[in-house]
Amino acid sequence: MTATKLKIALQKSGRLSEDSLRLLKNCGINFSNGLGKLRSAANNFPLEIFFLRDDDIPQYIEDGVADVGIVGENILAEEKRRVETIEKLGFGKCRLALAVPKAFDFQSIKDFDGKRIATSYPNILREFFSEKNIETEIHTISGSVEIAPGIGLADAVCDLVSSGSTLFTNGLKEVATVLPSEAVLVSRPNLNSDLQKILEKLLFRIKAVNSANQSKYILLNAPNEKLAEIIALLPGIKSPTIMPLADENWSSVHSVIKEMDFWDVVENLRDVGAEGILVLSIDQMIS
Ligand code: PRT
Ligand code: ZN
Repeated sequence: MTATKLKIALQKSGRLSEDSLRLLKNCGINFSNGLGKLRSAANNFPLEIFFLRDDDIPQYIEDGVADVGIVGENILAEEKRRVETIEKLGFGKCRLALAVPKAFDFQSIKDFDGKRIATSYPNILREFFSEKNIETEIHTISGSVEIAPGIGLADAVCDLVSSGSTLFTNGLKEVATVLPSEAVLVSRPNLNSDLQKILEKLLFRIKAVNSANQSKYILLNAPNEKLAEIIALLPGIKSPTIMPLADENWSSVHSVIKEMDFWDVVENLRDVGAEGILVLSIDQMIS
């Protein structure tokens, strides 16, 4: 009998591919992903990997071809397949947004009443406007949505935006967010208990990798008379570790800080007298 494997669907090539592969590698899972490969099996974890177009992933999961997958929330909201979101992954961040030509004197969302809007996300957009009782004419196009106003096909667009440069170079301005999105791990509901166990093992590793990504390990030297002030600036997991230095007036302080607070914390530490500050990345963090 062959051992059960969890089948995971990843985007074959696109904006989510690299981060999805990196996440599995950081979870310590080894597999080969040669160019053009459609599937691969991990050699040290019960996982089989399918490489697919992102739009197809929810359906493959619903149909049972794959058990879990990594896909953008934008695709899930548009397709409404029977899949469950298990975990937000923190990459592939973007927003589905409405944009109009720069010259359009936009005042409020009501300005879209009676307008033609080009999008690849007709279902999300229809729902968005129907909740607001605004009538629009939605034109579904599958690519290069941003050129629609320029060629007279639409008055506005609703498309994914990350840096905003595509809108800018096409003479458009973003005026409203319809849906914020990021990559998520999704699963077919009611996996059997063997598959569920493998998913839990995978999820445990993903959470450890992601909380490590959001944290930094910080080491610094502090004059003892400033220790209380310095400790107050370092929340840490429980509390910072304090060790004496050869110079008895000084201590070494070790702690974990949130990546997003990193610059503020370092500046404040320097201001109160910390020296020799070292900041290190963390590979995994098990809470
Ligand atoms: O071939 P396949 O169907 O698998 O790929 P795809 O071409 O349909 O998708 P891909 O690789 O472009 O995007 C995969 C997923 O990445 C999306 O479903 C989103 O969840 C996420 N994502 C994050 C983005 C963006 N950021 C993004 N900026 N998807 C698309 N874009 C496009 C957007 O459509 C627009 O054309 O990038 C352009 C805007 O980018 P900025 O930086 O100029 O604002
Ligand atoms: Zn796609």
